[in-house]
Amino acid sequence: PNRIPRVLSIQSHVVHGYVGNKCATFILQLYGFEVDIINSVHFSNHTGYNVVKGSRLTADELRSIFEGLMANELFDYDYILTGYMGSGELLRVVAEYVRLIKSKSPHVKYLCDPVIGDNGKLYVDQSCVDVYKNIILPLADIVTPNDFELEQLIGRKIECSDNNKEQIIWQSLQSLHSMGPSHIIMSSILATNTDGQKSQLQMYASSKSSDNQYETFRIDFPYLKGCFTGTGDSFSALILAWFHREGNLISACEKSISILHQILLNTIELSQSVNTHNTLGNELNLIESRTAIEAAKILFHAVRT
Ligand code: PLP
Ligand code: PXL
Repeated sequence: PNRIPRVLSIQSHVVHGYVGNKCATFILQLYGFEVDIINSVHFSNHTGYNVVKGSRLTADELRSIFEGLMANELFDYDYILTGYMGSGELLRVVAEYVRLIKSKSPHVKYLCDPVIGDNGKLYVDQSCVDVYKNIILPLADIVTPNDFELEQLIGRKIECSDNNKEQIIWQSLQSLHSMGPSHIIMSSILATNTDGQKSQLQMYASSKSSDNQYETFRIDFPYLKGCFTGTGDSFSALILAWFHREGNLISACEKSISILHQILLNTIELSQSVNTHNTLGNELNLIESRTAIEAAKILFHAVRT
């Protein structure tokens, strides 16, 4: 019998709502993964609300958790997944133990969502960026930056016009490959159509094989109006699950993007009905989307480039 795949997930915990580990745990457990959970923060709710209360894990507390797991020989993982960490100090401890876990179990894959910011704004301190670049990326197998995070990691803007867009994006992904990761997924970049309307998002991904061949592709999918939180965190968990099941990045991306789209459609639909009490959060309706998550119907196909 196949052993149940085991994931160590280090991300945010929120008491109410869905970001970080609240997304990843549900999705991965639904797919039958065993998930060990370390919470980088323990907040009342995500930071989009008027008030946020709670606490952050310190580097010493994180080290202590890792020491306990190690002492009991519980580092029996197949995957490590990280999301929002918040400080460079915490990331350094993560790196130390990812290195240790990988040295004992070389098959372990590390999926790093380098949570830095979005739409031109940093939401972690600057020390995080340097630690991602110099210490985390060399250890990461799969990374899922958004366009802003990609710019921060490679240290230059992705400035492109319609006719050189693909070339500029591929050059950016190549720069990131040279910093460590074999698989890169830039989850979304907005494409404006001819009349200047926001209507389309594009995902760009690049995979480097062991014989240094690159496979690059793009998926176009519709932009949905609204302000969502937890999409990136759900996306990275979906990618991990489908990369494990399918063994290749293309179908993992097709399934993950398609599922996320259905989660957002469900979220929009349910927020318009009367039985919702969260007017502020616009929380993802993950539980109500469980059949779509399990069915994993592909709606958007990759185009090789
Ligand atoms: N996939 C879909 C279907 C989306 O609608 C979005 C964002 O709206 C994303 C991916 C990207 O999420 P993030 O930028 O948080 O990684
Ligand atoms: O989805 C990213 C995220 C992670 N962790 C916390 C957040 C958010 C987004 O708002 O507030 C605590």
